[in-house]
Amino acid sequence: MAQVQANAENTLSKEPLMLTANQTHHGVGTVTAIDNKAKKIELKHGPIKSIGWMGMKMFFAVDDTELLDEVEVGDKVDFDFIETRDKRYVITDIEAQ
Ligand SMILES: [Cu+2]
Repeated sequence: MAQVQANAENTLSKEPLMLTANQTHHGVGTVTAIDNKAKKIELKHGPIKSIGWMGMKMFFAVDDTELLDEVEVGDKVDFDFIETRDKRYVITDIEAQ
C-alpha cells in the first residue's frame, strides 16, 4: 500500500501507477479543459457507479502528463482513474472515443 501512495505522489516518476491495491474506476465523458502546467484535466463525466458518483464536471489529476497529449478539449473520452488514500482522483488511462 505504501508503494501505491508513493507512486501516486511522485509526479516525476515515469513508472506506471501500481494499481494492484487500488480499484480502478472507468468513466465516459467530454474533455472541458486541459491544464498541462497543473497536471489536471477537467471532464464532464457521466455516472460512475463503482465510486457512487452522479454525472458532473470536475478536475482530475494527471500524474503522467503524456496522457494529456492523447486528447483535446471537446473530445469524447473513455478514461480510467484511481482514488488515492488522500482522496486525489488520478487518471491512469484516457483515450478519445
Ligand atoms: Cu465526478
